[in-house]
Amino acid sequence: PFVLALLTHDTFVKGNCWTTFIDDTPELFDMMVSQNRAQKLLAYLGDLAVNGSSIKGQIGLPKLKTAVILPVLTDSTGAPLDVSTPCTEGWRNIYVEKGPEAFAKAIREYKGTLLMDTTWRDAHQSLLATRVRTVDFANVALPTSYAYSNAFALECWGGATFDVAMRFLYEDPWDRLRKLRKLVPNIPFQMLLRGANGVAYSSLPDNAIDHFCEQAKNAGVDIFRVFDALNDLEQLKVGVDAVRKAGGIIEATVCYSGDMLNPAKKYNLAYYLDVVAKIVAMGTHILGIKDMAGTMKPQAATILIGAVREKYPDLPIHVHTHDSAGTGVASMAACALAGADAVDVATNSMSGMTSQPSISALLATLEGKIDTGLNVDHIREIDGYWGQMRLLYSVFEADLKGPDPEVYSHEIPGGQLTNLLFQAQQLGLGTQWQETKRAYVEANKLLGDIVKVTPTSKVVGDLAQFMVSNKLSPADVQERASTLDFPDSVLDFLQGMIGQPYGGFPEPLRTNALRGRREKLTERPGKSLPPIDFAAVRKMLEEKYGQVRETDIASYVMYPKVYEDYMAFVQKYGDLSVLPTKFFLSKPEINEEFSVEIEQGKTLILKLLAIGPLSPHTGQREAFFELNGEIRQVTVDDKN
Ligand code: 3PY
Ligand code: ZN
Repeated sequence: PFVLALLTHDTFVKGNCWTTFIDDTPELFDMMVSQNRAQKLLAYLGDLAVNGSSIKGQIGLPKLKTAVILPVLTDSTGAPLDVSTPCTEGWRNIYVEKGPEAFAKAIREYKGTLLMDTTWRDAHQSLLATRVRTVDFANVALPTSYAYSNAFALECWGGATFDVAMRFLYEDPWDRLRKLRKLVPNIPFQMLLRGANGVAYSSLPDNAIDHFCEQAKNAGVDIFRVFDALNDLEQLKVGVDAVRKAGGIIEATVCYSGDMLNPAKKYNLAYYLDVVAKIVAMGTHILGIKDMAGTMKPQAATILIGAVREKYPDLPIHVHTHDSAGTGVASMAACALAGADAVDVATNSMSGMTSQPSISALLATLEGKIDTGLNVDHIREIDGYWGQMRLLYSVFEADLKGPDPEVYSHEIPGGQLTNLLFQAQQLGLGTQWQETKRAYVEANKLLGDIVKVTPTSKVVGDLAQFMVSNKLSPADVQERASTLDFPDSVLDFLQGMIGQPYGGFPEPLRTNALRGRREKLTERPGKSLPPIDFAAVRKMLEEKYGQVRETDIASYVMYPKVYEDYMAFVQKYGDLSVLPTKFFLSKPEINEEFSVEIEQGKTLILKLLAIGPLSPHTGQREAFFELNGEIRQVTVDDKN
C-alpha cells in the first residue's frame, strides 16, 4: 500500500520527484493508512461477492430493497424540527448535575410512569439474534434524542450485545457506546449487567467486574440493571458494589420466575418480598423487577408491585417484561397503575412476542390515566425507521407467528425462546420443537426448579437438548448421572460456579454428576478466583497488538478468545462498522454504486464491476471493483 500511495501521489505522478519527497510528505503515511483500510475493505467485499455472507445465523438476503427513509419529526404547527444536533433536554441532566440519588428521587417524584425503550438492546436481542449494528442505531440517534427526550432511559448495552458485537458483527462494543453517547447526551443509557458474571456466562474475579463497570460508566452507561440469575444476593452484591464504586445509577434487580399466583409454585409473594428487602438493605437507587420470560400475569403484577410500593413508598420501581404470552401491555399497564415509576417497552416494529410490549399500545392503554411525557406522533415516526430495519435484518428473523401463553408452562426467557425456536426451525420444526419444550420443563425440575435467565437458562436449555439428543428421560438422567457426560454449563452450575440456588442444589444429581472431579463450592466463586493482573494483561496485549485502550483490556478479560478472534478479523478486514448493513450482509449488484465513510471526511465510492472465472489451479477468483474511479482487483479463495 505504501508503494501504491507513493505511485499515485500527485507530485510523484507529475514527475516532480526529489530525494526528500518521502520525508517532506507526511500525508503519504495517511494515504498509506487509508489505502490499507480500503484494501482490507475490498478483501471483505470480494469475499462476500464470491462466497456470500459468512455472518453466523444469517439465512438468505435482506428483504429491504429500497433506500432507508429517516424520521422527520414535526412541531405542533407541522413544521419540521431541526434534529441536526442532539437534543439537550432530558432526565440524564439530573444525574449528570446532581448524581444518582437526585436522579432516583426525581423519577420517584414524577407523577406519571416513565418508559424505557429497549429497542437498542433487548428487543433486537430477543427478535433478531442481537444482530443490529452500530451504524443503524447511529443513523436514528439524533431524532431519537428528541422523540424520546422524556424517556426514563434507552436500554442500549450489555446482555448479549457485548459478545455478539465482537463475535458476529466484528464491532467494538465500546465504540458503539461512545458513538451513541455523543449523539444522545440527554437520555439516560441503561445496560444489563449479569451481576458477578459481568456480561459473561459465569463468574469473574471481583476486580474484573469493578474494572468493567468503571469503563462502562466512562464510556456512557448511566443506569446499570444488575441481576443475578439465581437471585443469589452474594453474587448480586458484586455487581452492585462495582456500580457504586463507578458512580453509576444502581438498579439492583429481582428476577421473577414461575407464577406467584399459583400456590403450588416455588417462588411466591413472600419469596419476592424477602429478596426485595435484602436488596433494599444492600442499598440501591432503583429496584428492578425483571420478568425475563414474561410469566408475570397482570394480576400478579398488580399484587407484587402494589405490595412493594406499599412497603417502600420512596423506592423507585422499574419493571421489565417480555410479551411472549401476549399479555405484556396489560402487565405493564397494571404495573404503572400499581405505582411503578418506569416500565419497559419497545418500538412497535420491534415489539411483541419474545420482545418487549409495544410502546404505542401501552401509550394508548395509559392515555388519560397515566402520563409518560412522550409525544405519540414522534414515537410513531421513529418506529417508521425500525419497520425498515426489521426488513433489513429479516435474515435473522426466527419467524415467530404469534403470542403463545404456553410460556406460562415452560418459562423459557424471551431471547432463549427465539433462539431455541430458530434452531428447531432449521431442523424442520416437527416434533423436535415439542420435545425441546417438554425437555426444558423436565430439565428445570431435575435442576431443582431454578430461576431461569442468562446464564442459568442456558444451563437448563443445554440439559434439555442433551436429553433430547441422547433420548434420556428424567429418570434416566437421575439413574445414570454418575456415568453421563453432562454439558459443561450443567457441571458449572452444579459445582456452584454460577452461584447458589434458592432451596439448594439437587441431590444426589449434583454429587453423581460431579463425581469428585470438581470441588463443590459453598461460597460465591469470585471469593476463590485470583484477581486479574491488569498490568500483565496490558503488557501481553500491547506486545501482540501495539497500543491498546483500557476498554480493550476489559473486553479481553471478559471474553479472551472472542476478543482475540475479533482482533484477528479486524487485522484482516479492518473496521467494518462503517459499512452499510446491506453491503455487510449481501453483495452489491454489479455496477451498483455505494459509499463508505472509512474515516471522518474520507469517503470511498465503490462499485462491484465483475467477478472473474474460477482458476482451476488455485481455486481462486478475481473480484473487480471500482474504488473512487480507479479499478481495483482482489483475489479471493472460492469456498463454494
Ligand atoms: C441477558 O442476560 O442477556 C438477558 O437478556 C437476560 O434477560
Ligand atoms: Zn429481557
